[in-house]
Amino acid sequence: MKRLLATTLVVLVFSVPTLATTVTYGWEDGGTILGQFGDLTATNVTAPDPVYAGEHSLHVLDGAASGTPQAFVAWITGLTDGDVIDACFWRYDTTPGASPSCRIWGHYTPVGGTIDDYAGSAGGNDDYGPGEGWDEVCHSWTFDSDTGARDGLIVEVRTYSSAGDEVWLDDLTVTAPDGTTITVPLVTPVAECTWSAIKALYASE
Ligand SMILES: [Ca+2]
Ligand SMILES: [Ca+2]
Repeated sequence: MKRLLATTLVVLVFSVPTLATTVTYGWEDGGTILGQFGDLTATNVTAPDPVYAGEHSLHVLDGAASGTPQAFVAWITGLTDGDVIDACFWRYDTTPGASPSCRIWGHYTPVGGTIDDYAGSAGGNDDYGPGEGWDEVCHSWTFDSDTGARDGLIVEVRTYSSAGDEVWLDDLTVTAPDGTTITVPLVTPVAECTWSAIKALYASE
């Protein structure tokens, strides 16, 4: 049973219903990303890789000869017109004015859709960072439901621009209105189970 639980640890992604409006995630529990578009590899790493805080960060390796791969690091659902979503993360590269670099971007998901469904770009900004180590990049979106067709927004990390380019990420912060759900790549023993249920799993051995 312990082995089964360990496997579950790796696979499950936990949705955090937010009474508070801010969720933070620093990759400390071994998580990676929620999904992706294009060719990239995301890996949870520790020193000697660059780490901004704690002991873990996320390494993103661009595997695309052209185009811009996207790593999905947060998914906010239950959104309605005018909702404001703010997201920030720390990023690391050491190439000022040149690749590798990354930036923050977003896209919508449709009502009833999954994280793999695409309902249009939500835009981002042109801040590729100083490329002098760690810096924090942020963006704010005002939600547009497209007359009720979409209710979700995914926060992306876009890597630039060639295969082999690599960046590191840490300390993601997402803020959205009460009543929405913010999902980050948090790993948890049993999604939305109580502690008593988790204890029961061990007790059954
Ligand atoms: Ca960390
Ligand atoms: Ca750079």
